Amino acid sequence: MVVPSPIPIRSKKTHAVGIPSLDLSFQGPELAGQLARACEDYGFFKVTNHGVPREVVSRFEAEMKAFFSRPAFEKQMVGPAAPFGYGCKNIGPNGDTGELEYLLLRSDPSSVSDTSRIVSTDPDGFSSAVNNYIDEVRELACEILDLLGEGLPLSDESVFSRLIRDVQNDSLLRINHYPFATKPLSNWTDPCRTRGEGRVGFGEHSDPQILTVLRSNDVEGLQVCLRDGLWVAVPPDPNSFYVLVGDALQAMTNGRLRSVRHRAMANSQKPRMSMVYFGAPPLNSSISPLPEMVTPQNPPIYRPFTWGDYKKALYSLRLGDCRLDLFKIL
Ligand code: GA4
Repeated sequence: MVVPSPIPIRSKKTHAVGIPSLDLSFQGPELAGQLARACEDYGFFKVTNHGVPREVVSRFEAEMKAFFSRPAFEKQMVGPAAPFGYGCKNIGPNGDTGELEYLLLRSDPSSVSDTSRIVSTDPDGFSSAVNNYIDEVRELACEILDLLGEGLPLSDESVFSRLIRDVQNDSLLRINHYPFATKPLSNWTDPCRTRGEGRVGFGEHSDPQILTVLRSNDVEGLQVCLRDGLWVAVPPDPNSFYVLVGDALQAMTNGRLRSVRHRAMANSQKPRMSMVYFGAPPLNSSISPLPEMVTPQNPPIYRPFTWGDYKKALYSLRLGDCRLDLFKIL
């Protein structure tokens, strides 16, 4: 079942703004429609009762906590994030920075195994913790994408999930670790810190892929930009996942779904850790508006491109750029 009205996520000092929350254990006929509406209206929602086993999440989180608590020189042995590896403060190749350190990995088992040999004294334990987590969140992403196919509705409901199930998929896993802030919270005037005060952990951007599945520890920091331009703080919920529509899904739905702009602040007095799975298609997949999303009233907004073309474009731009605009039909 879906919580019908948005959940209030702001403190009493600000007006209540909500984000949809979907309970995946209530698999009724309405769920698919409500999920599609959440993707259209917000490009962002929370899922509860998602079926990802608690032990899989906690084992993965424990491995990541152990990794980030290692001395800097050991973490650097993974190699600089160019783009895959260990990164500290630098994001991407074009001068973006943030208050964080991170591990960015390809999601295939052989890449995970290569990393595990460098980062862990128990490589098999590390690999299995990471691979099990990836398997679970990929399944969750596919379940959500199939529901979306049903809710839009599309004649081929698995058109999206097939792309990230493909053996050649280009999906990624990113673990972000935001240090705690030494300044007391009272130094900031806005209780939800939605007006940009404080330290930016990861600057404003949309995710390029099809779908993002994010989980964090119980530390705040994530903010999303709603359709009306209002930034809202997303309360952390370690038992749930947050789902974000990516640029590729925006293109395939001809703009009916919108990739959501979001950012992470690093203002908390506890370190925040987020684990982010980005479901992406194979590099040679063609991304173009699905015929069912195109009508005489809604002609195609984007020209077809391959996922590989899109990746080239995004690595040539800055984090906050609206890279999908490059593929717009003028
Ligand atoms: C944003 C979403 C994902 O974290 C990411 C990021 C990537 C990177 O860190 O290498 C990028 C960024 C992200 C988009 C623009 C480029 C590439 C940093 C950057 C400045 C892994 C992704 O796929 O795109």
